[in-house]
Amino acid sequence: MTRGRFITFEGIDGAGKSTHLEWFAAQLAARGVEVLLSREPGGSELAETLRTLLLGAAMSSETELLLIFAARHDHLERTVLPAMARGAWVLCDRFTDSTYAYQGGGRGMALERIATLESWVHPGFAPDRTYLFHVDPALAATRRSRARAADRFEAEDFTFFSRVAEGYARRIAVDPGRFFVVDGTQSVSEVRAELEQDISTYW
Ligand code: Z5A
Repeated sequence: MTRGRFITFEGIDGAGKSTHLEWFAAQLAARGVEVLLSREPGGSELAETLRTLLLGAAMSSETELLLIFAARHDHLERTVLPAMARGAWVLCDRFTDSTYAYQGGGRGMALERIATLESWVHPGFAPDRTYLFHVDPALAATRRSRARAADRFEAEDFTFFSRVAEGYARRIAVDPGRFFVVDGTQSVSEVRAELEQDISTYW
């Protein structure tokens, strides 16, 4: 079976990753690759419904974690894996690294519990490469406040996002070869130059 690639964009909210997603997809498409742009939570009809709940409805951390993996299961089953099976490359805004960073780091949930759900929902499946946009949580907060009204995650405070950033740092330590860390404090064009360089050397 031809297998496409699975590429993820990660970072604390306000790090700037979404600004580059469509542009990045276009760079890959220009190389003749079929690219599917997706996101988590979301990316399938059911998962998008769960996303609305996750971003807006009050719930415990346990319920949040279970809903995230339920959404992920549906997204993988209906969108990601069928696309990859036909050879498409899936470019996804957030995936399981977000769960380790936000639910593990931010919410303080046990990492073993997340690992158990991960090994149930997608055993042996991980992104081929992850672009992690790194900015100081203080700069990210300034960008967020300029952008729009806060959802349930964006309304969290500076210490929450500092813990999320630490959660990402732990993910890099576990699997350094998978990550390309982007300095998100640079200008949009500088970030794109860095990404372009990586696309031409890595892919
Ligand atoms: N979540 C979770 O908890 N657990 C999980 O497992 C998963 C997700 C999968 C989804 O929110 C939320 O779900 C997320 C974590 C949680 N929430 N948080 N926080 P989302 O999808 O709505 O939002 P987001 O993923 O956090 O991304 P975003 O809002 O699209 O933000 P961003 O990608 O980090 O940044 P941006 O939109 O590209 O840029 C933010 C602003 O900065 C914007 O005004 C830009 O114009 C500006 N910007 C961007 N780059 C630059 C540069 N280089 N210079 C200056 N200004 C810039």
